Amino acid sequence: MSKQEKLSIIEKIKTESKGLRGSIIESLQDELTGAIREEDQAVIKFHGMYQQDDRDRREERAEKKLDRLYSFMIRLRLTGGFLKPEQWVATHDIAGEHSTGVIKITSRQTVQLHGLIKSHIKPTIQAFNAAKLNSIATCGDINRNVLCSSHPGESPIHEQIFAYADKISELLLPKTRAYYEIWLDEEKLIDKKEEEDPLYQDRYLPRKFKIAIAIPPNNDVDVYANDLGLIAVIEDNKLIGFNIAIGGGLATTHGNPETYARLATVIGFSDSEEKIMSAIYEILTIQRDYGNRSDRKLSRLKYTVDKLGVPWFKAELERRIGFKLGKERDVKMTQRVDHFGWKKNMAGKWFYTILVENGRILDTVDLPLKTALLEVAKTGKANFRFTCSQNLILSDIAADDKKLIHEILDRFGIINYTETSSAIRKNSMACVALPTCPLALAEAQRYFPDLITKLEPILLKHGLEEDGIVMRMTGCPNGCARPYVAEIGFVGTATGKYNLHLGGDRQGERLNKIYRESLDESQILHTLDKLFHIYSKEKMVDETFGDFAVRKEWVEYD
Ligand code: SRM
Ligand code: SF4
Repeated sequence: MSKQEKLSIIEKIKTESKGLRGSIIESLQDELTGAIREEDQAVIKFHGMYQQDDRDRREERAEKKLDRLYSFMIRLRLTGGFLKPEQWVATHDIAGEHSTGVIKITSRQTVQLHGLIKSHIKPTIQAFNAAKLNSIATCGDINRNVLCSSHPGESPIHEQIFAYADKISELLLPKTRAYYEIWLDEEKLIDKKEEEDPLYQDRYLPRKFKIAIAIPPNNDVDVYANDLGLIAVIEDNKLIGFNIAIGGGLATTHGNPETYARLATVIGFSDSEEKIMSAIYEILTIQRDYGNRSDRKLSRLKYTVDKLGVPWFKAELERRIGFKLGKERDVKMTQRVDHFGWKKNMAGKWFYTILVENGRILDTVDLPLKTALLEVAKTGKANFRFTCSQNLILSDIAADDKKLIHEILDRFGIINYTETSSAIRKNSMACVALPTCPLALAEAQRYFPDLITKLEPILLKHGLEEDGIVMRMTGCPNGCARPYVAEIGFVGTATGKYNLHLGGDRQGERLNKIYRESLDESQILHTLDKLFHIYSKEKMVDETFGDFAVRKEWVEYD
């Protein structure tokens, strides 16, 4: 960064935060407001929380001259999206006691609770800690939750690959003890040297950093949407190493042509664990040293890579790690799916993947999902694994216990719901958006299920009801449900209006493009009706909707 460029305000907050302590303790003690101090709102993200307010109630409260209805969202660090049954029970109880009660599975394989009032944050974190769970560094300018292909039945060496996610997560944790001091009342460090952080120093990264590990041929983690993607190379059921991809990231900003979505570029291959860890670490140090710290819209690794060039980046990486990366190996992604229903892995363990629409776990009159999952968890006979499409796998179930778990799921209607939901509903995903997300321009998870209900008969009319077209919706262009790698993406522009994107492929290796701007619901339904009609008449055998849209040049590619 040139000396003239002014550092963003967040840079100052980070370096002056005394190891991410800020004045959080004082903010928590202030009983006059439900909010925390402005600087602390940036610091608290590194502890896994966001300050939010109920946007549905802003107007009413403003009329009454009341402060906004502040609350906090907390996100857990769950590498590879794994929870033991007793941890699910704890999460269920904590959600009921301290939050809205809804447990939200995110598009990055973890869970969030919303609606915590300030005085409940500390008890929440302490309760999570008692269950051996934490929220360290799940937000903020730092490495986030590390993703790993969800389904243990996918590969006989899933556990071996999964262990990498854990090691990466550990390697890239911040060294500060602030979390333990503030939330868990651990003693203050006297010798500050103990928390010196050679990786993050006192400035942390210029921006958030995301890592995912994919196990081909299933790109269920959307590996190319990450700052750093590892693609497992498996030969004869042995892990040979990983292809390394850098510079993926999806967010754009309406009206800012300098921002763009980018898929990660594969820069080579590495085999031994030591080499891979070293490469990962140094990719972060390059981003730390060269990332843009003045304009946060342009500070993700994708912009650093494009600014300096892939060859420069690779050469600098090889200089820092002290060895050359190997030539990337041939790997093929052919799908991006959650395997719904019962599946068995090679060790004879059973898994049931449940459709959780937009990741929202709650009880409704028709579907008491939360109650059902509590009953499953209380048997102690199934682990919980979250997928990157916001679904849930009840996993590692012994053959003798399968009947019991099936009976519970069946009794609460979960089996019927999962099995009878349409192919598009199963392949869809929406972000949180309103009412909690401060950046939302339009609805997403509260609206998308209804739009799908309206699209289902249209697909049926065209004989496409079995076609699992990947559709995703977000309430703004930040792209939290990864709409830019969907075959059909809806990106909110204003209340009730969405840009319609077409042309992504089914396995997440091609970005889509804007086809029409700011459509309302009737325009969306009308447009897709026309397009589905043409697709049903003219598609080739096995041609997906995304590929068809490209062949028909509905959207332009260079
Ligand atoms: Fe996201 C910000 C929710 C995955 C790109 N995202 C937010 C915030 C925290 C809004 C804010 O800054 O105040 C949203 C909180 C809403 C709420 O009320 O809970 C939010 N993002 C989510 C989640 C919960 C969406 C979901 O429904 O599942 C996902 C949580 C993942 C996790 O567990 O860590 C989520 N966010 C993503 C993804 C998808 C991914 O990573 O695979 C992306 C696009 C990929 C990428 O990073 O490029 C994404 N979120 C963003 C961005 C744009 C970042 C950028 O490069 O500019 C923001 C805004 C920001 O950081 O300034 C953002
Ligand atoms: Fe909020 Fe936008 Fe992310 Fe949706 S995509 S959760 S509206 S930031």
